[in-house]
Amino acid sequence: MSAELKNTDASAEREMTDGFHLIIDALKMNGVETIYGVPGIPITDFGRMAQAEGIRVLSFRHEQNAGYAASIAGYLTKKPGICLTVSAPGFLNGLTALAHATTNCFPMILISGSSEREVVDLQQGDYEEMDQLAIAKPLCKAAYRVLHAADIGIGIARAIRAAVSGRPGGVYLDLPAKLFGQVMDAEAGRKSLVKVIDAAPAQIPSPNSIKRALEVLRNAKKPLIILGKGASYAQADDDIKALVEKTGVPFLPMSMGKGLLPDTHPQCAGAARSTVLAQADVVMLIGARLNWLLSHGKGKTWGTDPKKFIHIDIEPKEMDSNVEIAAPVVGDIGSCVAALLAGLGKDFPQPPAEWITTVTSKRDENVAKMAPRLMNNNNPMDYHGALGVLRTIVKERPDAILVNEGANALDLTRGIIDMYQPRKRIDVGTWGVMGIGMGYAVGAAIETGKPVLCIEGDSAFGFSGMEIETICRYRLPVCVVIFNNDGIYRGTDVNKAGTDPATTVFVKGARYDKMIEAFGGVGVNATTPDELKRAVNAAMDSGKPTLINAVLDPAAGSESGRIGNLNPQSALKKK
Ligand code: ADP
Ligand code: TZD
Ligand code: MG
Repeated sequence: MSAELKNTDASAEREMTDGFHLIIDALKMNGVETIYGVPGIPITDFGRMAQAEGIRVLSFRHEQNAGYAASIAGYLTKKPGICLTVSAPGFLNGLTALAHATTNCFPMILISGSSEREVVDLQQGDYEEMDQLAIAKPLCKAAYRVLHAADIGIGIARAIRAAVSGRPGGVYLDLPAKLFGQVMDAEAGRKSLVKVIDAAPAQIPSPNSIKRALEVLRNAKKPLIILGKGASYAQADDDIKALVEKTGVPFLPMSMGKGLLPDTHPQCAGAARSTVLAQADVVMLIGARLNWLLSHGKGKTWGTDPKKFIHIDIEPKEMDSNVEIAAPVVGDIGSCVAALLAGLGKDFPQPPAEWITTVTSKRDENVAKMAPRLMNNNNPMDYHGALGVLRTIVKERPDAILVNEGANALDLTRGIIDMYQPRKRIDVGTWGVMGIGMGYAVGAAIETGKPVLCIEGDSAFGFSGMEIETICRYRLPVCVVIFNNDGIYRGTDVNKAGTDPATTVFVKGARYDKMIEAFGGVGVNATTPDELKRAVNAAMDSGKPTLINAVLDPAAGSESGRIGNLNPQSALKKK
């Protein structure tokens, strides 16, 4: 231990500080207002003290949900969301969310307490022993450990900068138990803190890359713009709208890109997805990767006509990841879009009228085909009847946040519910992960102060369902609608070989609405679209935590929703 850290008689007379307070001061200095976590050894007192010092500390029932809340806080605010856990099992529970944040390019910091280094490294069996730093490393953007109180300032600064700069992602910060109690001179402590200046510096694209991109776009006969969640994250909403409108190019929003421009915008090609992907000759990707969600930019979905891609992304390695990129534009989306706008000039050609007509007539045809199905008042409900009323509710309350997960409950909601404002739709993201629901709901309610509507498959809800207690405890304006079709994809599977239920079905006729009543929330069982509409409107008006069990026909869904084709098939004939 250095002389500085010794609690000598002389130092006792001086003003002292400790690890607990240095961490709190460092977080506050850098604008951290909220921590999402679960208490326990060695971080219980830290949580108490942080709360006493004015940081909002929200306690969850499981770290994974706290982690998802932190990850979505990062997405919504462009500041790293903070998740706090105990060692080993708590850390591992939070790690899924950290990996999720990294995969989805959301800035987040997982701070976990850890056990005694000396004991852990000799593998002598400490309480909750685990080499957490080594385990976290491959699953996040950066991982750090702080051993000395004097390094807390620098450690937290590094974590913040790593999370938000360049391509945003998850960062792990390991804080051994001993660190919290270390004391040092208060003045030296204050001096050791680091305020992160310009945490995510603008990354200006090269002028040549902008020229090249505009040249490719100018010569397009059938151009298309794809807006991904990177575009939503960038908060360059006005410039993105101006770019789309000035070029007149049809746009296709990815799931969480919905609402950057309203889905009802005349240039929106959302309802003509297959047509535009197959037929476009130039595709400008703004903050969207050519991963599985876009069929890797090739194959049947993309048709036979040659394509040229313009790709705007902050991560240079993303270029040519799946197909050749004719015009890579590397930089932050705000700077890239501003440069493109500046380069458009006055006479930038509008897309040929023939292309616009192809897109709009296909879109209008598909919208018209869907319309009558959305108006059915069937009992038991199907997805379309239920979503028809929810679609109107979202239209009437465009500033509410929509959380969405499930299979059919996800795919059909995404297709049917129009979004009107940026960053209002948050969902399963790049991994298609179940379990984000209640964590996202808490994070979104806390960070935005807006009402939250969750549309959840009954299976999806189960992954984070216990957090309805958290929602009730903090009295958050969250309305959870469970599309209850008795199971995963459908509630109709039968196990022909034995007495156990089939693997995809749950208790028939389950009453999820009763769960929230245990915590003082409002529970409603809705069996028709009319009942559903009334219950959701009442919840959104009152702001009271509400859980609606929407009884759906168990036969209503299809296997894996829209991605059944990804299920492996054996080359052998079925036995
Ligand atoms: P989607 O799933 O909506 O298609 P992805 O998650 O695949 O979107 O892609 C988001 C992309 O946005 C990532 O490649 C990421 O590097 C990029 N990105 C995130 N923030 C920014 C930003 N501020 N500027 C530029 N690119 C960004
Ligand atoms: N586990 C995790 C963490 N993520 C997953 N995506 C899955 C399992 C597999 N899975 C899906 O991809 S969707 C889904 C599971 C279990 C649930 C679908 O059932 P649901 O929705 O009730 O939520 P529908 O409306 O019945 O299709
Ligand atoms: Mg289901």
